[in-house]
Amino acid sequence: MIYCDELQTHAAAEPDRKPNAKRASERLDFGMRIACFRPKGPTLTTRILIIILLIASSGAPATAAPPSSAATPEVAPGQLIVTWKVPKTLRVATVPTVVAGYVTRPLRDLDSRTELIALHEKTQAASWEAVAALRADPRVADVQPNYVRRPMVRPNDTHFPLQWHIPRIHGEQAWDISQGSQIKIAVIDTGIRGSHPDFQGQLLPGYDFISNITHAGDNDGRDANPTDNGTNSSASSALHGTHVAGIIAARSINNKGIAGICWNCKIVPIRALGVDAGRGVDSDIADAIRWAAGLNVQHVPPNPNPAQIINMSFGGAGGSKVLTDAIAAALREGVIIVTAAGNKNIDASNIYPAAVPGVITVGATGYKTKRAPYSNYGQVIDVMAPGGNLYEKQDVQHQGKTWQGGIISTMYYAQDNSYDYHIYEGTSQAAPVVAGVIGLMLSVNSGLDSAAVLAALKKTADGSYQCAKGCGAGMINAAAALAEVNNGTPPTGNGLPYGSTCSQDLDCASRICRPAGGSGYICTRYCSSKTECPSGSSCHAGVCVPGSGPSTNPGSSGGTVIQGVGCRVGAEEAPSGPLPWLALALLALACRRRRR
Ligand SMILES: [Ca+2]
Ligand SMILES: [Ca+2]
Repeated sequence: MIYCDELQTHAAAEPDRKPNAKRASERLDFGMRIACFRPKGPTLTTRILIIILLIASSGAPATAAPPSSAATPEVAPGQLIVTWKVPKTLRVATVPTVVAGYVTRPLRDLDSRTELIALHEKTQAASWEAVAALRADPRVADVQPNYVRRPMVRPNDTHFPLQWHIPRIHGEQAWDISQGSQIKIAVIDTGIRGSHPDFQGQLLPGYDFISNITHAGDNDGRDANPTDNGTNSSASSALHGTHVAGIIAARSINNKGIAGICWNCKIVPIRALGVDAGRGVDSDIADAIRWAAGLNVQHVPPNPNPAQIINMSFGGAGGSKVLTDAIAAALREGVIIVTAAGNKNIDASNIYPAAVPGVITVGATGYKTKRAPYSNYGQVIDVMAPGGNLYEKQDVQHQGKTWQGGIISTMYYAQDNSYDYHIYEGTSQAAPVVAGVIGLMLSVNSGLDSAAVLAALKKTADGSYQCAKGCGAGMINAAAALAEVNNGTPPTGNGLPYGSTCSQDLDCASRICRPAGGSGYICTRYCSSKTECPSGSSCHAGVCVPGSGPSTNPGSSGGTVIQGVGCRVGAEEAPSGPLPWLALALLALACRRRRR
């Protein structure tokens, strides 16, 4: 059952060509270029063409037709389809017995003008070279390789038709390139209900970092059990982490529920936000970040599965040294960190961890609106991803009903101890969409670092989603991002030395571009003490900065961090105090009453 209601969509996927066919680097030569399979000798024209082709083939092979990217189509090796300008009954022309140096033979007629032919050499490279040669034949109206079509990966999960955010980011085409491979993604959140059927086989051991027993709601402090003890009421944890984790890696193709974006990735569930409306504090969150990255945390056993990606779908005003330092330490370990921009429709430059340098910050798009009305914006936004809008209705019916244009994911219902699915909206939902896509990107190219991943996401983003207030590079395109990094040559960057002015990590030889303390951004390097920095520099928040560094940490105010969003039916802004939380609780009850 899904509640929080209404409408739904999804266009059926059509078969598409399988991308990523590799062009053979060499053409095999079997020494039969003149010997012919055809009983009839070649015509005079053909003889001339043979000579021309043989001359041409004596040098470099014909120009390769297919692009050399992941979008390269797959073709049947050594097969061509030739369409003649004149019907068979009227023409004397035949396919030359040798094309581009390859012996040919006819297979069958497809219609009066079109025939399928085979090359003796059955390679994709030969197909493309022969196509290039025949395109120059004035008698030929059209020639193509025999393209291979495969069904696109389309999960059979029951509620997949409600997962409009997948096609919106071209997720099915991305799955045609990769469906993920064991990338470890830590979800630092309210914990998880790991017994959900769509989490079976998807989780690695996690940890509960909530020190305060009251906020933990589990009658104990820190321990190895990351189970969320909240309910799906917004006054509780709203089972926020369960929802977020499902977006990333819910089990797929199991005829059940939903499909996570990277269902072959693994979730490391880490609990740092409590049952009291998802409240968490920096002291717990910072330890959770370090543990996720495989760093030591006092009195906590080492994480046996350090994550390559961390998702943090929460935030609040007030930067802090402990949070910034923990993030810097995780970045230094090579972890890619994704954060939600926040849901207050304000500039995110003072929302943390969204504004911490080095993280990938995600704003939300609605179902129909480009920037969701609640989504934070501003210079710190890197990219946008679907977070949905509960005010908008999905266009296509599902199970005879209409559904809200939010993001559907895994949910637990404490009132009847059941596992189901629920539609939420928020940047909390947009960030895990990006985290899942990064999981796919790392699956096809494990050598990517955060700078390369972000550069690829930005380069391939749909710029029509950019906005005047700041929506980063626009909406991510999962398929294009995977294609961008799938050719083995991820962005190399500009290699600027320490101290150079920069605008992104990729600019720097160190791959670290950070605020220089009131004078823009510079290329810098990681440090743990001043002695590791160049003369005249100091070590601040894990990186070297000129001079003595900022006198205070950015927005150094306390440490309470409040997670974003829930089942918001009426509010334009996320809660910021007791009254909004109370309002949310009432809204949540309203949602429950509408449960179907
Ligand atoms: Ca506990
Ligand atoms: Ca499923």
